[in-house]
Amino acid sequence: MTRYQVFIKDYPGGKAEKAEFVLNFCKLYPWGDPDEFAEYLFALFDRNMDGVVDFDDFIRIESTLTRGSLEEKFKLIFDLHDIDKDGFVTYAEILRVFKSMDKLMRKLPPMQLSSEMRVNRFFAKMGRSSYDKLNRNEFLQGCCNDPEMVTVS
Ligand SMILES: [Ca+2]
Ligand SMILES: [Ca+2]
Repeated sequence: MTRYQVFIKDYPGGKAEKAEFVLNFCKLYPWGDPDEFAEYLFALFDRNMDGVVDFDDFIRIESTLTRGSLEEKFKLIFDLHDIDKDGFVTYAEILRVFKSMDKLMRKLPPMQLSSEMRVNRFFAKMGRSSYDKLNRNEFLQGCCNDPEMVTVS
């Protein structure tokens, strides 16, 4: 199946409304509580913020994930965490995404460190305070300092 056929199979109308997108994503994690993470994911896909994910939105993320450079993939991780899309990630934003990921995996063995501990460690390793905003380069640098960030993201 081509990517288009895969997309059309899930979304016969050729575009995904938010509720539909979240519902489909939730089917992938029947053991967890994925609603919140699905919303962040929807915002990541819906680059032009028109409230629907169409095939262009879909393929842009899909091709970055499958064929993008490391830098492009990092950019996606940054965008995912930049919930209000202001070009910076804050402690609170990273924590919200981490917590939503923990809920995604709720019924799997719990992470050894809580979300708070992981975000604290991320900021501590960079020598930054939890009040600081990080731009994309700083965030990337932080991910390099703390590779576990990337694997959990
Ligand atoms: Ca869109
Ligand atoms: Ca932000």
